[in-house]
Amino acid sequence: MLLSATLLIAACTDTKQTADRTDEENSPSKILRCADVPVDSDNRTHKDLPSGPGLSAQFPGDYGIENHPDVVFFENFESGSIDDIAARWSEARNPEGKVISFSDDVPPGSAGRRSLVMTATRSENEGGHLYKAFEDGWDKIHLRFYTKFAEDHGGHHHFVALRGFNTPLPYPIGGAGQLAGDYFSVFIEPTGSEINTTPAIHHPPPGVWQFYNYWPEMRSWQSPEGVPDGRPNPYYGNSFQPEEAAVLSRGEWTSVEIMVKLNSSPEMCDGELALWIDGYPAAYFAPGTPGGYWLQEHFRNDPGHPKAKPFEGFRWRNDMDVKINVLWLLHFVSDGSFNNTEEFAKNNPDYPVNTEKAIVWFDHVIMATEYIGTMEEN
Ligand SMILES: [Ca+2]
Repeated sequence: MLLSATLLIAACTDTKQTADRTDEENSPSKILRCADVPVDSDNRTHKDLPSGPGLSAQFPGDYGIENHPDVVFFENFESGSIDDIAARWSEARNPEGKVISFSDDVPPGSAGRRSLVMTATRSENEGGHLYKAFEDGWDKIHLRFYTKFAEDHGGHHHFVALRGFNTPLPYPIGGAGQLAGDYFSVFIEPTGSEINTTPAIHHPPPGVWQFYNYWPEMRSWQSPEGVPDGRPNPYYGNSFQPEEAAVLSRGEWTSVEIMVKLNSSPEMCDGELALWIDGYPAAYFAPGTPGGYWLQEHFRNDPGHPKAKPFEGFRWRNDMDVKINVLWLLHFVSDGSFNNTEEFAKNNPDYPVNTEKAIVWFDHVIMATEYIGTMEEN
C-alpha cells in the first residue's frame, strides 16, 4: 500500500517521532491511549445521523450554495481553464497534461454544465490530483462531493482525503509506512475487501467504501495488538468500514459526504468520523459507537462479535494547532492496482474492467462546518 515516490517525503521527521514515542511509552508517566480507557456504549449509531438534503436544501442544483454562512469552500469546475483551477487550488498534479480534463457530464439536477475528469493511464502516470491547503483551519468539517466511476473502472488505490497539520504545506508530503506523529489524514476510498470479518469478503472492483486513516494513535499492521515488531515501515493507514458494506456503483453519479470532528483537547478522545453515501448515513465512529474490536491495523465494525467493545473515539491530534486544513482530491491508481485489475479480469472474463485506464469524474465539491447533504435537483 505504498504511495508513489513523489509522496514519500519527510520520513526523517517520522522516524524521530517514533523514537520519541518509544521513550515516552517506556517512561513511568506513559500516556494511556484512548483504547486503553473503557468507554460506555453510546446509544447513537450511524442511523441517528441526518440524511438526505441538509443545508443544500436551500440551494437547488447547489446554485448559490457558496453563500451559505457554514460553507467554507466550493468548487464546481464551471469556470476557467485547468490552469485557472490549479491556481485556485494550491497544486494540480496533471502529468504531461494527460490526467485532468473537463466533461459535460454533470450530476442529475446540477445547476452547472461542466465536471472535472481524471484519467489514470497504466505505465504512463498513476493519475493525478488537486491539492488545497487552507490558511484557516477547522475543528469540524463536512466534505461532500459528487463522483462517478467509469462503467469499466477496475481497482483503485487512494482517493479523496481531508488532512490536518500544524502548518500545512501547499503540496502533499508523504508519511507512508511511518507513524503520523504530528498530523492526521483521512482518506475515503474504494477497497476490494470487506474487513469486518474473517475471512475478508472480496468484492469486484472498485469494491467498497472505506476510511484509510493516519493519526498519532494509529495501529501497526505488524502484530495482532497493533504494535510494531521491529520490521521496517510499521504503519500504513488504518481501515474503518461501515458495518454493512457500502458497495461502489460504476457508471452513475454518487454523492459522498464525510465528517471529521477533531478532539476538543489533547487529553480528550472525543474525535469523530462519519460517512454518507447518496444521503444515507453509512458509518459513524465516535466515543461509544460502534461496537467492534481492533485487529492489526483494522478496526472491525462488528457489534455482535464476542470481543466487541464500544469504539473509544479518536484523539486525532496532540497539538491543538493541528486543524483540518487540507483537501486532497486525489485519483491515485498505481501500476500495482492495474496489475490487480488484470489478474481479476483473467479470472472474471464476464465482468468488464479496463486494464489500461481508470477514469473518474468529480463535481460539486463542498466543505462546510455542518451537514451538507445531497443536492436538491434544480
Ligand atoms: Ca460543475
